[in-house]
Amino acid sequence: MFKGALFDLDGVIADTSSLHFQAWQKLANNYFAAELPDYLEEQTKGVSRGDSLQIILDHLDVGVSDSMFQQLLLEKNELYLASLKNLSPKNILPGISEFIAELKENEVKLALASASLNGPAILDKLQLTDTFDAIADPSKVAQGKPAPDIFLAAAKALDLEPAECVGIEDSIAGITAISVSGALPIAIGTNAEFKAAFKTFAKTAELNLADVRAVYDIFKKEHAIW
Ligand code: B16
Ligand code: MG
Repeated sequence: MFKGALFDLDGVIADTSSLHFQAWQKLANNYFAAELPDYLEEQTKGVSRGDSLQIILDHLDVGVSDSMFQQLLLEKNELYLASLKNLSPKNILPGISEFIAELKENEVKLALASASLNGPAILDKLQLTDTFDAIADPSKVAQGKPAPDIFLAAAKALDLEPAECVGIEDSIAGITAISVSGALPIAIGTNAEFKAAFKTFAKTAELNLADVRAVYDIFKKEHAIW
């Protein structure tokens, strides 16, 4: 049995993922009179605020000064926070509360491994702060997803080896990060690009301990973890 579960936030615990892209859309519209193509949503999922802005500016083929870059980050966050005004436990994705309860019954430790600097505030609004044993701080890691740093920090905060943990993610960058960290990568969604995922559930509602436990047993044998 695995000992730790390292959770992504946006798109795994909460239905906040599309709100990030809606905020980027508004920003691109306000500042550059531009419409962002849908594929940029996938490319910015799980990616830090700054790296996401760079991806968007590269797409628009515009360069901005450092102070303008900071201004754009600030405004994107204001737009995003405005969309979270009514966030409540109702925004927890289907099946997540039940899955967390199963993990707790089996004494699995929980850590948050989100790229979001808003993670602690969002967990509070979802009334999940006390449910988590640790929250890895994305401002303290050297590199964002797809680098493994936030998952390594989350496992360390639980005092566990990454190989003793499963990681749950809805983004390609995040699945790569889990895979490189040495934890078992579990993807949520239907993206055909989830190549590094060890197991994919189409929706959070399908997550369940029996299946995750079964794939962890296979993962353990393949990786010779005893
Ligand atoms: P913030 P996750 C990620 O959260 C989002 O998927 C991504 O769209 C966002 O840019 C990033 O957090 C940073 O968020 O601007 O709130 O600091 O999926 O890793 O939980
Ligand atoms: Mg996510």
